[in-house]
Amino acid sequence: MTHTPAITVLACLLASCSASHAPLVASDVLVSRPVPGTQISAAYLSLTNTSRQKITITKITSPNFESAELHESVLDDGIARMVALGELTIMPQQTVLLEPGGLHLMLMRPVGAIETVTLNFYAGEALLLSVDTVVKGLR
Ligand SMILES: [Cu+2]
Repeated sequence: MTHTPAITVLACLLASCSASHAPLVASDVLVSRPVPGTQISAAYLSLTNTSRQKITITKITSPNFESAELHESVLDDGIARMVALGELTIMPQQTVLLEPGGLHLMLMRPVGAIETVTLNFYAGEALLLSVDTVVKGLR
């Protein structure tokens, strides 16, 4: 059995936890300020599935942005572009990195002043994880 109380407690400190045994844990969360002249921010983080079942994230929302999409940067005939992913499956005990040049969250059209951002990860209608983080400049 791989249940680790310390990780669960940490997840609940970082997130406003609705479940006492969060199977999905976020770390190294970074949300950038909008690129100057745009209404687009990116979020990078690590997502770890601490459970023994696969987890499929089907929806990501933020009260601080009108839209949040899961994107993957790909090279298409040598041209970098982004593809929107409908869902993300994380296998048991696997960590998925969302990082520059790979998977990332694209946050569009901020609502009000963006200082602290909340990210909510859902499987269907079930809230898997809620993460609060302070926005950082990339410069
Ligand atoms: Cu993107």
